[in-house]
Amino acid sequence: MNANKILYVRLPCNPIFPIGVVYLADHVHKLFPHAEQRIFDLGTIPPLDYTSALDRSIDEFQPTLLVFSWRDIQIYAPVGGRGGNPLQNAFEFYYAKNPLIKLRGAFGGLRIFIAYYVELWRNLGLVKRGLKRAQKYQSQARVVLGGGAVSVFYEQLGKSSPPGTIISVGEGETLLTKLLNGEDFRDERCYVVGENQPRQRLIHEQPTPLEKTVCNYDYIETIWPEFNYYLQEQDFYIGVQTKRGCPHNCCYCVYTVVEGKQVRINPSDEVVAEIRELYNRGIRNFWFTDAQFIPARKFIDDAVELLQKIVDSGMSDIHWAAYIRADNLTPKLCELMVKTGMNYFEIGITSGSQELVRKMRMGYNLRTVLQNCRDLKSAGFNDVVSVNYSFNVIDERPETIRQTIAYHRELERIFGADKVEPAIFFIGLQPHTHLEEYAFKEGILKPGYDPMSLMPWTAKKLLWNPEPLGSFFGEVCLQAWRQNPNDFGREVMNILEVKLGCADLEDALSAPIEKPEKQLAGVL
Ligand code: B12
Ligand code: SF4
Repeated sequence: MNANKILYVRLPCNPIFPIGVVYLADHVHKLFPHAEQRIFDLGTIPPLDYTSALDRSIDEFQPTLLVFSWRDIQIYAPVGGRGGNPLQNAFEFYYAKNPLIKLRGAFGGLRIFIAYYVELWRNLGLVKRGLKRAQKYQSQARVVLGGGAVSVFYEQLGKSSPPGTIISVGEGETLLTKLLNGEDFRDERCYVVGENQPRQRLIHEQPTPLEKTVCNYDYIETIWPEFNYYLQEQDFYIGVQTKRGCPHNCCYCVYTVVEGKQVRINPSDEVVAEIRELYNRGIRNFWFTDAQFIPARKFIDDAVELLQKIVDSGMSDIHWAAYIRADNLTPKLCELMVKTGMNYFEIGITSGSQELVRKMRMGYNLRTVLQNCRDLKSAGFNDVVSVNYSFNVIDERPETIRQTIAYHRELERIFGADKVEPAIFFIGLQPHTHLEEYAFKEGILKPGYDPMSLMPWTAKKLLWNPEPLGSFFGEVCLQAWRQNPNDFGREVMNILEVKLGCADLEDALSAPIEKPEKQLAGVL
């Protein structure tokens, strides 16, 4: 058997640092220092050159193992996507009363629909092409397919991947270790196309714990000719992972399933050393790619330890961003966050109504979030906070919308209206979530539906905005795009306030006892 030659191919993606493949290559190098490796990132290649660049890379390297990493597939977001603004197009098509706008939505939607399927087929085509070409040089060459998109859609992607492809869910370090050791790997979170079906609840299996050590960027540089691409632009936020896992159960979220409920903290010295490696290469912006930077109160001390070590390291001109559960802050932590240069964070409170927050199983107290935000402001935080709202997830009513407005206005009073950006998401329903169970129970979706389908009748359900309020939100969003497309989120909040008014903050913060028939918890 030939020596291992591993080619990591990051499939096309908006330029975002491919931290997943970097960590995999680093891990493999530490265990198998003699394995030859190469990283090839299609995120840095113009679309017309994808196939020729892939061919060239395979011809030169002649890999025995192709590690394809696929980051994202889903496209609904309140931002310009790859083919325009998918949310706007969908809403124009579904909700516009004016036939011309509806038609525009239909055309825009069609464009996105085509782009979406072209992208799917193209990526799967690249996997097939890569394998075939590699087998010209190494007849035993194999493909492993993993990454964020594969973790979410592993059941569907297997149907169109070449036989023999190993489809992997979640982190890939132990799978690759077993594969390279020639051990049986089938007990890892994976299955082999054409050999076996994914096990029931495969995604719910816990990942194998792993001690993360500092990523050796001196080595990464030697196997990744385009590494510099990400160092040139000053506004890139380079990923650094400080932990894995999230213990919560938020009804719409699959992160907690993909990464597992057990939180595994990367040793702070290793994290700081990794930041240092990048810092020495000129990087000043970092994204802590954890599902949540502070997943629960018991991890506050770990966050404090890490940030204190960053302060002690003297890297005083860095900035960082992360997803933050703002219920888990203390004044000390706030002070350190500001001191270490946190200049952007996202809080996914989803709703400003405590009642709905509880019904969505999000497990936090909105009053505590407000108090912690005040502490953060007092500590000197003066940058942007993005607040993610997803209306109409479950049991939304005019009264709960008014509460969300009240909550949002209070956040504006704390940070300044110009500093609080409301990001209006509609939950793209994802498989393996409690919300999916709820959709089955309510008869909105039937088991066996295709979560990757963009057919208008399925997409309308997956783009979670059910009636009776669905059309109302549809019209509000359309009005916001018409009136102020460049400040969509704020405009939505203003329109909702004009239409429905604003509750007393106290109402938003107190949750009455839930009616059992409406509790999401009741479905499981
Ligand atoms: C942090 C994050 C972000 C940050 C990234 C910041 C940054 N500069 O890096 C921000 C907020 C910018 C972001 C944006 C988006 N994100 Co995001 N993001 C995440 C998150 C939470 C972590 C990703 C990460 O870097 N993890 C750390 C690294 C080390 O892990 P990794 O890359 O997943 O790699 C590991 C494994 O996947 C595996 N692996 C990877 N490749 C391979 C290959 C093989 C063969 C094997 C075996 C294993 C393997 O091993 C790696 C090491 O353990 C994930 C959810 C999650 N918890 O995983 C979503 C996630 C990746 N994002 C997702 C999406 C959709 C997006 C957006 C497109 C959202 C939108 N509609 O705008 C954007 C666009 C990004 C872009 N390309 O432009 C989806 C992708 C799947 C999907 N639904 O399509 C995810 C999975 C969330 C979800 N469940 O929906 N995101
Ligand atoms: S806290 Fe965040 S990452 Fe964890 S389950 Fe909830 S939404 Fe998902």
